[in-house]
Amino acid sequence: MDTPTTATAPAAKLDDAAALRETILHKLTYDLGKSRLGARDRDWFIATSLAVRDRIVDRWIDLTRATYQSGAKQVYYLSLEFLIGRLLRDNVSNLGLIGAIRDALEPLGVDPEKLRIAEPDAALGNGGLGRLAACFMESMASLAIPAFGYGIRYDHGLFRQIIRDGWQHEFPEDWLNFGNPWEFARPEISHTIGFGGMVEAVNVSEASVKHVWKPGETVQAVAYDMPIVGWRGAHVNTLRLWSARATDALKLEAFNSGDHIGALSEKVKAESISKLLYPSDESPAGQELRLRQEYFFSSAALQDLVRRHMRVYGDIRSLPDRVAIQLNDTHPAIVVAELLRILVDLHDIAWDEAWDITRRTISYTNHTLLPEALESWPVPLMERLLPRHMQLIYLINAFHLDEVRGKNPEDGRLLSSVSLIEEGHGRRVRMGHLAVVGSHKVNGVSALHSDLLKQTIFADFHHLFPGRLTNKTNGITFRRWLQQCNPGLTGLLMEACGAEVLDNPRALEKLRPLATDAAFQQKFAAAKRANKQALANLVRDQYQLKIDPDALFDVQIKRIHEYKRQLLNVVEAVALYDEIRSQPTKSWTPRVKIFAGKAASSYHRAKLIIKLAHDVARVVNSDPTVRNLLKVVFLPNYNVSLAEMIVPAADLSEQISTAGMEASGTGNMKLALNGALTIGTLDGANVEIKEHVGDDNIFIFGLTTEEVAKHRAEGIQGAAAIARSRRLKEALEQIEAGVFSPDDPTRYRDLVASLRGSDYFLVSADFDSYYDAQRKVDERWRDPKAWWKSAVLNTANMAWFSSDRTIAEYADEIWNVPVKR
Ligand code: NBG
Repeated sequence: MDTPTTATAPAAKLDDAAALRETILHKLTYDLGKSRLGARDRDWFIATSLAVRDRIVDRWIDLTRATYQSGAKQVYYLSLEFLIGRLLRDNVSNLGLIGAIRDALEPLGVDPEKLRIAEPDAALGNGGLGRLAACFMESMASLAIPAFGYGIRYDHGLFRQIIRDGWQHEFPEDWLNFGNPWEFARPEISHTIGFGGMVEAVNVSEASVKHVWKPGETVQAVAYDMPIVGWRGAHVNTLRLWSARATDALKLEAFNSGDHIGALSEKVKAESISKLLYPSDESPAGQELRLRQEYFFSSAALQDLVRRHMRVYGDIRSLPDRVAIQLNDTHPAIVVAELLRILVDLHDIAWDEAWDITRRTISYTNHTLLPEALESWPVPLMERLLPRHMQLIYLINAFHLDEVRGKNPEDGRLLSSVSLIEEGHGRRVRMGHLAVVGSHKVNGVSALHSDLLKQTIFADFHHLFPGRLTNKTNGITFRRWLQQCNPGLTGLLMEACGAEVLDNPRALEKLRPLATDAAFQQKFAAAKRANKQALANLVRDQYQLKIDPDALFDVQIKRIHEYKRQLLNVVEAVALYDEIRSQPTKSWTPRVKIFAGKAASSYHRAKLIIKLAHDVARVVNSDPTVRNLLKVVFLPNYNVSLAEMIVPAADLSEQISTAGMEASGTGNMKLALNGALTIGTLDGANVEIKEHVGDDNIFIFGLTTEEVAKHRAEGIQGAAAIARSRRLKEALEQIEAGVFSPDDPTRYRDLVASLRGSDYFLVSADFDSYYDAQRKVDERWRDPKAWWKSAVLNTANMAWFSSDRTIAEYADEIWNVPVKR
């Protein structure tokens, strides 16, 4: 924990450090069974985490009890992903124990930084959606909003990316190998989750029939709890992750009769549910497993919260007054049918009332417009796996369509557009539609994205349910993404804006007048330089690559996807390489292009783009005529911890998605907050970042959303743009001819052909505009006064992007819960 800022690390009270030291040693001896001499960094990490955890538990228990006693409404955030990252520094910092821990460890000869990096990076998520859930958990605790996060305790999180010869390979990740000191196993908290079987209709009286689902198989969901501490220990919430256990772990009879493997088969099948984050959904078997995961955690969460509600309040009808359920994307959308089932089948609530309770309790966040990410499940699969839910979905749909028909008679198009069932090649249940119909509020994650939801995929719903669709622009927690990952800058900000800046991001605005102050600029630049040096050291030590901290660090860090257009960036590198070689004496801005990100294991085009980045890097980095004016590096295995190193060291933030395709982005916010200038399209939250930092402090290029749509509608081919651009033409010809892939000259032929053809992501169409914007970046960099002015103004104007602001909006406008501000 090299977090030496004065106020985040006040000199600890001696007795506090001594007490912590004693607890740490006690944990080391009695919980880990290790001696001081034999202890490794990992042991110290666990012992220290357990000691810190002790400081959390009392508050946690007290606050949880106080919530029930006060009758406060609880928020339940359901997410298939929580991309938590490491927690030690987060917890220590939020508890105000940085100084105490340092002083506790020093006499023991233990380096807090080594201990920090001994913690595995909990990667229970893929990217932005999962990281947002983690930021939201921290903000809810900081704003003292009583909340539970519910998700899955995957044995293996997102795969480890290894690059061999430029190609991505995936290896399982083992975050739980040495235990997780933050969690509490709760074997006594478990719920039975059913699958398959049949539904029996039982006549309870002349007039009414009761439906009883008799599942064909069951799995146990067992709880593991992690406390989530808010800033300054304000509040402690719970992240409850479910692990799957077989109901009948060992078939003794089979085992005794010699069928040792068969006796365990049920256990293996049951436990596969929480084995892995996002198993491939390409094969039918994989697809079913994914649906099982979704229902597994949704049902466990609902059973858990309903049981708690009944224990405390004893009346299921008051659920919407005491509980707000937020669906993070459609993964938990089956909650709509599950809650209805609980109300109607288990609590005998009449349909209309049950439906009203359901809708008033649930709300849903949409995170993408990409058609391939909008979930739908084949009706036969749903019928087989969740027969009662399928019946309820048919009923919901029937009432819903009746209502639509009543208001819009004879509008066949409308009916098929808003139906929960997609007809066509094989009938499917549309999970986004189910979530919209079953929620009182539906939000997008940036102003542009929410507008597009209203205009495109949910346009008919917007018309049918005015006011239901709304916007909540994403945010990030400044504790992790400024204070903890960038202590150098934080120290400077405290000097300039006062310690208040740690509690109130609006205090950053005090920087505005300092943006042109030469002395302040120098300090700001020095803080950035130190972070760049630290990153350069890491790159040197871990990847044996030399990068110059005085060059402009140009970073694109995110999942690899065609719509995010890493390809545009790589092609620009090739064009720049050509220009540097053809005009070697021109005063070029030295630049290091840094890429990091994982490609989905089945996404071949994305993996090819990673390979291209490596091929280009090899040629450019070893060409003496380039004289280090351009370097291309790809850092493997991007995760939260690597982001915490890159974000503070970045000068330029690449946010270059095809307009209309990135729902929001949150990396864009982290980088701008840390003083990087953005080069980006008018997409996602870039639009709002531009409004906040000012047009002069961001480099916007490329087609707008409307222009993209027009381009596609007119079927304009990439060849037209290529013909107009000498640079693009030459760069593509080299890539196509195998200049960067002499071992396999045709490797990129199809890739380049796609840019000449329909060029769906408009790489060719946006190239010139991007190239020009990059040269404006160069120019600004060569004028340090202008550069640092813009950099300071980025940091100064990002307060609004705090996830505390986002969460306060959810609390006020969606959940109806009070916020302590
Ligand atoms: C992602 C979007 C990002 C957005 C995050 C968080 C999915 C489905 N969506 O643009 O692509 O920032 O969600 O809202 O992962």
